[in-house]
Amino acid sequence: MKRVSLTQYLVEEQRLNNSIPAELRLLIEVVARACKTISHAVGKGALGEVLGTASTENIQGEVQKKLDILSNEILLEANEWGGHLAAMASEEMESIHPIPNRYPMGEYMLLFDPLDGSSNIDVNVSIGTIFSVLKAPDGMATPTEKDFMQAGNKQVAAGYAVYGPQTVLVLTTGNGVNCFTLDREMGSWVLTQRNMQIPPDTKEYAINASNARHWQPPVTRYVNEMQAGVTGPRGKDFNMRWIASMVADVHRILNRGGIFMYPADAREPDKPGKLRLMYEANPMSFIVEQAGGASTDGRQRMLDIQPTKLHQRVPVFLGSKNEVELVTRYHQE
Ligand code: P6P
Repeated sequence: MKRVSLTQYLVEEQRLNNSIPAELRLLIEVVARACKTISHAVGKGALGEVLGTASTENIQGEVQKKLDILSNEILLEANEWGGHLAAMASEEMESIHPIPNRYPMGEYMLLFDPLDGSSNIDVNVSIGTIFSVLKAPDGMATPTEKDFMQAGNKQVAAGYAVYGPQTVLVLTTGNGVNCFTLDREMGSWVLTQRNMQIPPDTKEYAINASNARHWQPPVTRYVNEMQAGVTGPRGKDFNMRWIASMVADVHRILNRGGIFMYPADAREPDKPGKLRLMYEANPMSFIVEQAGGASTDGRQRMLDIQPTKLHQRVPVFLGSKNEVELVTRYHQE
C-alpha cells in the first residue's frame, strides 16, 4: 500500500469531507507529535529513570506514576502555544488548564487521559493516551469547567495511542476510524488501517471478573450466560480477555470485535464505575460508534449523557453492537 502520512490523510480528509478545519488539523498533528514523545519516554522504561511512583496523588486520589506526570506535561507544553486551543483538561489535573495569556486563544478544547493503564506501566504491559476534542462555546471569553460540560455527541474528534509492541494512533473526526502506525526510524505516523469496523457479534468479552460479587443482576446474568457457553442460553462458547489498559482492550475490540465492560458495583454507590466520562468513556464511545459498534452506561447511549462534573465516573459497556444492545436490554428488563 502506498504510504500515506497522517498529514496527507488529514489534508485529503479536509478536501473530501471538509471535516477538518486547519485549526483542528493543527491540533491533531500537535497531539500526535506529543504521543510520539510520550511513546519515546515510555519505551525507555527503567533506562529513562521514569518508572515507579512520584510522591503525589491526582484528583482521583490515585498515586501518580512519574510517567503519568511526565505525559501530562508533554501534552500541556505541546498544545499551549499553537493558538488552536482555549483550554485543556486532564485526568491528572483537578481543574481545567486555560491557555496562558501570552498565547492566542483558539476555538477548541482538549481533554485527555495522558497515560491510561498506569497499573501496567512498571510491568511492561501496553498503556496509552486517550484524547477528546470539543468546540469552545461561542462567545466564551474565559473558559470555566462549565464550558466543558458537553455531551459526547458534541465531540469533533477523538483518538487514542497505544504504546505497545507497535505504537499506534487511532483517530476519528466523525467520518470513520483510521489507524496510524509510528515508523520509529522516520518518526512519522503512517496510515495502516482505513475505516476500521467492529463486527456486530463476538465470542470475546472483557471485564475484571474479580469484582463479580459486586455486580448488579443484569451484569451477572449477562456474564453467567456467556460462561455457560455452548450448553447455555447463548449456545456458543466465549473467550475472556482483560488487559487492565482500556486502550489495549478497545484496540483489540476495534480489530476483532468484543465487548468491554466496567460496570458500576455495589462497593461505592456514589462512584458509578471506575472510568471517567469526559476523557475515557466519551472519546472511546465516539470511536466505537464510528466503527459500527455501540456504547452505553447500561441504560442509555454514552454519547447522550449530559455531564455535570469534569471527573465524573460512569459505567461502561462498549464494543460489538449486538452484545452491547443485549446487556443494555437486560438492564432495562
Ligand atoms: P482494574 C486503568 O487504570 C483503567 O483506568 C483502564 O485503563 C482499565 O480498563 C481499568 O482502569 C482497569 O481497572 O480495576 O481492572 O485495575
